[in-house]
Amino acid sequence: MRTIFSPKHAGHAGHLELISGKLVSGFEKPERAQFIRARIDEVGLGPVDEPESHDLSHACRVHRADFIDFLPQVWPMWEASGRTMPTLPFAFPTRGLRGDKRPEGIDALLGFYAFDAGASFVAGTWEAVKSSYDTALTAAALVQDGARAAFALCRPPGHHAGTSFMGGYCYINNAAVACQWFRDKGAARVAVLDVDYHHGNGTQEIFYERSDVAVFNLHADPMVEFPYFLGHAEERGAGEGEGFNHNYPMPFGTGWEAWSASLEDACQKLAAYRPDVVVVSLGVDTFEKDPISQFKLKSEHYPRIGARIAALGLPSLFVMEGGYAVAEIGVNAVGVLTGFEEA
Ligand code: 6XA
Ligand code: ZN
Repeated sequence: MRTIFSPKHAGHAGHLELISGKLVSGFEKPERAQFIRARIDEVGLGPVDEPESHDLSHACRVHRADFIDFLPQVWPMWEASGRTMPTLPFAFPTRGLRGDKRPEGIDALLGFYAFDAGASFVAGTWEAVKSSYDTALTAAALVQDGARAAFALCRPPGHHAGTSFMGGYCYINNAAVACQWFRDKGAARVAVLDVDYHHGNGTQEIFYERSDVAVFNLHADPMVEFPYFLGHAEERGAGEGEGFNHNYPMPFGTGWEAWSASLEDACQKLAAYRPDVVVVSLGVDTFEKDPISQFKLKSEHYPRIGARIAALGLPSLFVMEGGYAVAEIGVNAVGVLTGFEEA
């Protein structure tokens, strides 16, 4: 399996996040991608190439253009306002406030285009976000051109980014962009299988009213886990999309037995949908030693996830999302891919 990976991800470093009442350096750090990259060579997964540059028109197929236009402006506007520390939004247009009137100042805009304080910018963030987007599209093209599978080693991740919001370490929804790109290239139906520990709220929001992209999301119960508010089992899609959104919320402490039962159900429904391609939002923060998560999967389980996905018999694009147990992230993420290859 070929991997697409950009060294430009490394410029997105030193950003901050709020956790347990403290401002700390981000769990979503460059070492994550570096450990995965190293593991690819260790196991001989296959060649690793840099992405080709794509214009942002593909992003605007799933995101609002004003949101995409804003992302490269963030750092210049922040610097022009006299600040050089990482950005952090702090005021959001929540229920009862106006989310339709675009404000002007950078602090207001950061909140306007975010659902949380978890998408911080430093000087190199936009370049990393763009390279992550390019990575997803370049890997998608490999699958479009006939590869059985490809791995987009994206960083930063994407599944929390919605039509016009960032958050949860995510800026552009790489997996959603790839789904739309497959559709635009002629796929009749595309399925997203999101196995990250957190609900892919952005992906759900983007495709909620569509039947041409079915979304399957396995995650921790949003009643008690980030990103909260969305990701409940009764959210099944709306309008045209009714019945095409599938959520599998699971309690803290969920281990392989219950988790793999959800995966099995999702895979059966996904197969019945008969997509032309499956886009896997590959998070490995379901791991028992993940520092910010509460599931109990072990390293030996990740190849089994890959094998189950392989059994779908579909062209498959793997798009990297979360996973913060840095020492094991390579073994776990690449474990899914070798499990797929060997199945
Ligand atoms: C809350 C934790 C953000 C988790 C982001 C993630 N600050 N999403 O891994 O999949
Ligand atoms: Zn996650």
